[in-house]
Amino acid sequence: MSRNILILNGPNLNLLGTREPDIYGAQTLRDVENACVGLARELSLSIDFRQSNDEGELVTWIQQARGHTDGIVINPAAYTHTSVAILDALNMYDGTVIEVHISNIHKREEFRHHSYVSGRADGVIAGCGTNGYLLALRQIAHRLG
Ligand code: DHK
Repeated sequence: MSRNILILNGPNLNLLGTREPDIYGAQTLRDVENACVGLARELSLSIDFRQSNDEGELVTWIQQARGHTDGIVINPAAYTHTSVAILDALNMYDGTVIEVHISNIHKREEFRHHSYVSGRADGVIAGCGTNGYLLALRQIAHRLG
């Protein structure tokens, strides 16, 4: 088994660290990537960590992951609450999907309570800060055995 994992980040997560740090914390996306790289090494996973502000680009990356990755960790950010296109792309993907939210979306505004992506996700992690990405990698490694 390849143990290749794609980690996808949606809009505005490129500004992590400076963006509403009271909600999203002080770590930058590069910090998160570095932490994921370190843990992936421990878990014998190979990761590809990406961010886009563009819904179509995220859809394309999910389509391209079919057949040669074992799992996707995705923080769709605002597209969580709006994107049928991302859900449709994930529905055509047959590996493990773990949805991550840095904040607890259920404790926030009503419009953040619904996630299209949860209709496909095998697991959902919310409110654990950026540690959620590491929990997601551990869960995928656990499922892969
Ligand atoms: C990130 C965002 O950008 C928001 O639009 C979501 C999510 C929550 C997060 O907690 O990581 O509502």
